Amino acid sequence: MISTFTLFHSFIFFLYLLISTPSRASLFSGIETGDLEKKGDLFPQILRDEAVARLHELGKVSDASEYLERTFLSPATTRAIDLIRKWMEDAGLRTWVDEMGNVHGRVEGANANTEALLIGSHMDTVIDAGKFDGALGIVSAISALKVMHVNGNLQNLRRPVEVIAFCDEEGVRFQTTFLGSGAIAGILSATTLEIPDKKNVTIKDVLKENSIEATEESLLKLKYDPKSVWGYVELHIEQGPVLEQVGFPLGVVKGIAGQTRLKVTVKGSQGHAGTVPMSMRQDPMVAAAEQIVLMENLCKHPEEYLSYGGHCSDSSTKSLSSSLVCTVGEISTWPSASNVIPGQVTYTVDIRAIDDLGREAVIYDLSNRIYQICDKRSVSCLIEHKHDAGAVICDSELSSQLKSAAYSALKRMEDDIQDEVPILMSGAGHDAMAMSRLTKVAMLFVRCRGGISHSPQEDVLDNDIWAAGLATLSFLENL
Ligand code: HGY
Ligand code: MN
Ligand code: MN
Repeated sequence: MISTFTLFHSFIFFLYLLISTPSRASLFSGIETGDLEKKGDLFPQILRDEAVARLHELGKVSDASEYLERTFLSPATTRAIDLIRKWMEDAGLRTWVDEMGNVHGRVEGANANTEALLIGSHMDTVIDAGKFDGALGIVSAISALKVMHVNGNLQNLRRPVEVIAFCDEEGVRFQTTFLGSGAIAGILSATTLEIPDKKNVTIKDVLKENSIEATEESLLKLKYDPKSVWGYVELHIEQGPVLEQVGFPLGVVKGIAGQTRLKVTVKGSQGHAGTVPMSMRQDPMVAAAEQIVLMENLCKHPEEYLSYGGHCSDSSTKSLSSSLVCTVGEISTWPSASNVIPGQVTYTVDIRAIDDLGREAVIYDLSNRIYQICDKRSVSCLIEHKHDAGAVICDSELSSQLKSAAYSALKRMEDDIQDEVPILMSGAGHDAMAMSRLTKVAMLFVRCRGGISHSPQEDVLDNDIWAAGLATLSFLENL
C-alpha cells in the first residue's frame, strides 16, 4: 500500500514536469458563489446545482449497502441505466441502450448527415468507489446539452452529438476493461463473450440475464462506422493532485499511459501448518510474496533490472523509470485458513507506462523472474494476460478546441484569468483509449480534492463541476 503510494507520487511528479502552466492562486476557491451567479449565461442551476445533485444521486446507486460498487450489468447498473436515460431524455436527447448495455442519447442538430461528435465516460465503478470517476463526464455532457435544450439551441448544433455512458471501463468483474467502448470501437475479440468471472459466469450469461441474446455477430454490429464519427471527447476527474497544486480547475490531457493487467497463479503443496517442516514445504504464498517484492524493486529501478535485449536506449530507460507504475491490488489464497499452508495463491499485476516498448520489456523481464522464483521454490506458475492497451496520444486539434473551450468557460466565470490551461498526461486508463481505435480523441481533466480517486474520499468542488459543464457547453457551441 505504502510503496504503491510512493510510486504513484513519483509518477505524479513526472506529470508535474510536463505541465506548461505557471502556478497561481486557486481559481474559484476564494470566490463568493453569489458573485458568479450575478453574471449572465452561466446557468448555475443546471450546470452546478442539478449536476451536483445528480452526481450524488448516481453515487447512491450501488450493489453494496455500505459503499459504492456498480459492475458490468449488475442490478445497480440497470438502475443507473434507467436514471441516466431519464436525464438524457430530459435534455432533449433520443435514447437507447445497446446490446452491450451502453446507454446512448443523441441529437442530430442542424446537419444530420455530418459526422457525429461522441462524448461520454463510464457508469461502472471500482469497489468502494468515489462518486465522480466516470459519472462526472456523463453528467457534465448531459447538463451542457440540457442548457442548449432549454434555450432552444439543440437544433443549431453544427453536427450530431451523441452522449454515451459506457457499461464497463473499470473491468472489475471480468478483468477486461472497455467492454462498452471496445464494442463501439470494434476492438473486442471474438471470444470476449466467453470470458468468465470468478464464479464462472460469462459475459454472455450476464447479457442473457439482462434479456440480451448476444452473439459474435451482434457484437460486431455494435461497431460504429469510422466515417460516421468526427471525434470522441471525454471529461474526467484528474485522479491526481496536479491541477490542485497549480490552482487550476481544468486541464487538457496530452496522452494516456499504456497498461497491462496480468493474473498470476502460483500452485504449491497444500498442507498442515503445524506438521510440515519448513524445509519440506512448497508454499505458494511465500513464492508470491517474493515475486511481489521483486516486482516493486524492478518497477522502482528498471534501469538496474532490465536486460532490454538491445531494443531500448538509455534515454528510454530514464523516461520509463519516470512513468512506470506497478501494482498488486488483488490477492487470494486457497483454502485461506490460518492453520493451512495454501495450495494456491492468485494475484493480479497492473503495469502502466507512457512508453509501450518499455512496458513490454518490463512484462517480459518480470515474467521470466516470476518463473525463476517458482522453479527455485518448486511451485508451479501460470501468468495470464488479461488486458493490454497501448499508450494513446490525444489529437492536437481537438485538444486545442477543448483548451479554448476550457479557457473561455473559465474566463466567463472569472474575468481576470490570464494563465494558460494546463496540459497533463494521464496515468489512469479511460474509454478514450478504446475510442482512439475508432476516431480522434481528446480529454479534459477536472481538479479533484487531494488527487484522491478510487476511494470514497474522492471529491470535486461544486464550482469545478460548474466549470466543467460550462467548458463542455462552450465546446459544443463552437463545434
Ligand atoms: O484503472 C484505471 O486506470 C481506470 O480508472 N479505469
Ligand atoms: Mn476508475
Ligand atoms: Mn474513470
